[in-house]
Amino acid sequence: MWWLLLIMCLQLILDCMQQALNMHCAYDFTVGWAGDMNPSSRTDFVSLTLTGQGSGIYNNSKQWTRQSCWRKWKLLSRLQRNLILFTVALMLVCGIATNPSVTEHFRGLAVVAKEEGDHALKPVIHEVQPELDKLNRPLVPESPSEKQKRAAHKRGPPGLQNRLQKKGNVSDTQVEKEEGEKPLVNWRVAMIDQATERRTAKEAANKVDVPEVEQEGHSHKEPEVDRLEAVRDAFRHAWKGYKEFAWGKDELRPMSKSYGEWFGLGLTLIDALDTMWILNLKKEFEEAKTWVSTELSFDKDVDVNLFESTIRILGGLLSTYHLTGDTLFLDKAKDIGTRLMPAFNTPSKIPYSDVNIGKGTAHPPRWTSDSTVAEVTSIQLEFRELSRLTQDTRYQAAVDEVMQKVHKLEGKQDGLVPMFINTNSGQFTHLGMFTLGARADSYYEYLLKQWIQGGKKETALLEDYLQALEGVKKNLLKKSSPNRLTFVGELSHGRFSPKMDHLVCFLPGTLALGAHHGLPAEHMELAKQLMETCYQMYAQMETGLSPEIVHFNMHEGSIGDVDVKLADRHNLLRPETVESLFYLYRFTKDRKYRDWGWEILQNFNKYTKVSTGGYTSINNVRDPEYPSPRDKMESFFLGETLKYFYLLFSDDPELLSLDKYVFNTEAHPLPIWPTAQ
Ligand code: DMJ
Repeated sequence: MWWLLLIMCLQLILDCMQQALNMHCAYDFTVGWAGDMNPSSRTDFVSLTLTGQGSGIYNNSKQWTRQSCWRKWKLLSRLQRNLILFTVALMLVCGIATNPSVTEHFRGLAVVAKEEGDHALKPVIHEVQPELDKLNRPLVPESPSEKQKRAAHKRGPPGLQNRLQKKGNVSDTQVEKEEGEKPLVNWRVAMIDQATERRTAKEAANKVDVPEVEQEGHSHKEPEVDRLEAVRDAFRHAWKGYKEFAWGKDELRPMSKSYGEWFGLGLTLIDALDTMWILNLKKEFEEAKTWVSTELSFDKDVDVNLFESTIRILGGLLSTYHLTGDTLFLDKAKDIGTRLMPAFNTPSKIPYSDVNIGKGTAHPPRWTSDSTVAEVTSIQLEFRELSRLTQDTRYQAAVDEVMQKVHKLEGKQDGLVPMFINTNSGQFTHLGMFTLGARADSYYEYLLKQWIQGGKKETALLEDYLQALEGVKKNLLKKSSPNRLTFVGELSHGRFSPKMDHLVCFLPGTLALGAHHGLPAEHMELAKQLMETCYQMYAQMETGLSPEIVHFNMHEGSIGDVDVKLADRHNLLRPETVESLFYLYRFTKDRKYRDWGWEILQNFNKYTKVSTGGYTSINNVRDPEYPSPRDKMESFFLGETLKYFYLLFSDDPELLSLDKYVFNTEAHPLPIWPTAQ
């Protein structure tokens, strides 16, 4: 098309020139394609011969040429001159336009303009996709360079892409760096959306006193978010999954829509009984009760862990009996309590960790004859209560003996106990290691709670508790940098480690409970400080959920207070922080504790809720894009976590008054014994 136009223009110019030059110029113009005439000599050319003024004499003088051309130009009409100028300009433009590099440049600009116009949603270059197999993998493996090319085309902020590639293999510093990088333009909207979402969540969390909102000329107060109903919803959702995929089994596996067995005793169902009663979920409670009365049997050849089955099953049945008055639960409690008693048949009377409740035999774990200190000293509330209810003293006698022995043992440091005790010798083992986390935690909790349960008469328990707190202050309590958060670390053969388990977050609640029951006011001050720390363990994580273990920074100039190792980034839906928030709110009425709890509940909903029912533990609280579900809903999520949320948000101080009830370490409320006893 362009070429046709060009030829026409040239023709026109030549016509004009012929006219203009007339006698002055002669031309021989041949459009050569002589093929027809002479097949042997094909000539694809245009020849233009301009000769001198009829004389045939060639004058090579430049000046002559310039002058004569100028004269000739002047002789042309205006129309002719304009036509020539137009044609030259046109040829210039055509020449530029057909240059390949220039074409590419302009095409690129056009693409960018189009992308921006479409919000960059449509890819411009359609790649040829490799054929995929059934698992969506390319049938032909891609070369590294192809992979690189595809990665370059992959949409998403650089940080996200890198995180996905390096998942499970990044340090905190790397994550922070990536987060500092500039996101690609087309992701900005999504990122802002997330930020707005987070802000909205924060606003919702503070929605207790909602400002008046003007709408279409009407002023109205937005309804307060019903936090109690939100907890009931969460419970119903968890229960839906359990009922559908794990009914009567120990634990729901919500991702695979299946279940896991530990003891084979309907652990989640029993752990959740009193929660349903407290949350007034009558229908759910009734169907669970029917299962207990018709299906639950402890006459089974199965090994159970003494501590876990005591706090979850015995504790759950006893508290449900107290709340409902239904003797079905007391009978079941007596049955399991009796079946657990063989655990105390040891040379030292320090119980074994495991019991076969069908055979009536007990044993320590396969690899040791040790038991865990927290386990043998956190079964007392339940067995003591069982004795009180049944008037059978054997239960209480067995657990009291354990406490008396531990009270006298060597190997403590300022009231702090080691983590293991030998069932043969009755002595502590692995001396020199002290923690308020795993394997020792509830020893301290039960010292105080037994003292409260028994009417504050058993002074040895109180002494051990007070002494242990001094030991904590002296050996384990430190401040982090830069924000001076108070935390409880660990001691290993005189060496301090700034490591703190999430489990330690029971401590603010226990300290507050002690202060409420008349112990020094400074316990409450420490409780408040530790409560702030436990909240920060959630707030400083990208998901707003705490990891299992944190390490606090103590060096001046640290950037953040909390560091989390790769192996410690999981969250098991544990209750300790929510538990402590409940105590702190009950005793101080400071609404910030409720707001913190509300934030945590929302983050559980955001990152652990499984759409088909249930909640799941997660592997990585630092990755909100992919927290990596573990496919397990622990029974304590229903037994403890959701119950403490509900009690935290309830305005009724008489709902399980802390002057009448003491909660076991699995959140099952047991009555404080009347003083007459
Ligand atoms: C529960 O079984 C109990 O709270 C126990 O004391 C510690 N571990 C879990 C919850 O985290």
